[in-house]
Amino acid sequence: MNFLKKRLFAFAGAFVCSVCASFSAMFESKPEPYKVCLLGCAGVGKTCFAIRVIKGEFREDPQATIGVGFADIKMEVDGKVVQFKLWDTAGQERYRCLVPSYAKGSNAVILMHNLADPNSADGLTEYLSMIPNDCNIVAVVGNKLDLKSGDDVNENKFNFPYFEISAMTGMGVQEVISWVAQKLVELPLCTETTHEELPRPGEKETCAC
Ligand SMILES: Nc1nc2c(ncn2[C@@H]2O[C@H](COP(=O)(O)OP(=O)(O)O)[C@@H](O)[C@H]2O)c(=O)[nH]1
Ligand SMILES: [Mg+2]
Repeated sequence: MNFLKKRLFAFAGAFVCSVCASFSAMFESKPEPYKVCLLGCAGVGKTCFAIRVIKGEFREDPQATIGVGFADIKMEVDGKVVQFKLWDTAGQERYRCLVPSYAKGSNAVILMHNLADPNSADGLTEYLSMIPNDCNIVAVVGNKLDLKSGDDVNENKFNFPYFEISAMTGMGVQEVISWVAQKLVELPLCTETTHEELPRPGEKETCAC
């Protein structure tokens, strides 16, 4: 009987310790990485953009290869480390009602349209209301610059910084990500200072597919 009691106490002790350890890990003061969310109609190139940022390459048919959930990105801006999760829909944009919950909690939003489609930017209007109220970092990105003819003029219809990029060639992609990282680093409670060598986006992937 005594033997059983001892075993029971030992087991209970081990259980309590492991619960305490999990709780202390949960509440460690590790800063939460920021959330950066890609919004835009299906087919504008959000997944290709995410893959270009994460892997530094172009996948012509990304849906068949990866359904990106989010990827951790770590960059250095002005001697400070900024970490964020880049969120891409895995096709949820086809069901608009799912998008607001996907965009919830975003610290930055990239609104993407297709430069090769003259009406594509109009499709962004419905996404404006899905940007969280406290999210002040918003960029409008026209993708597929490689398909844009020289005569096309795409005016920025929205009152946000505007970039034209090609996920296919990579043109302008780094500028968008650097702008976002710069804005995140300016947010209060951002990051620690470091001088360590950081992997550049595209060199390291931690993708939660
Ligand atoms: N020419 C060109 N095609 C692109 C570019 N980005 C994406 N695409 C193509 O556009 C289609 C839709 O891309 P995808 O990333 O799946 O769009 P999403 O639905 O917004 O995620 C795919 O066939 C891609 O190959 C680009 O910069 N240039
Ligand atoms: Mg996609």
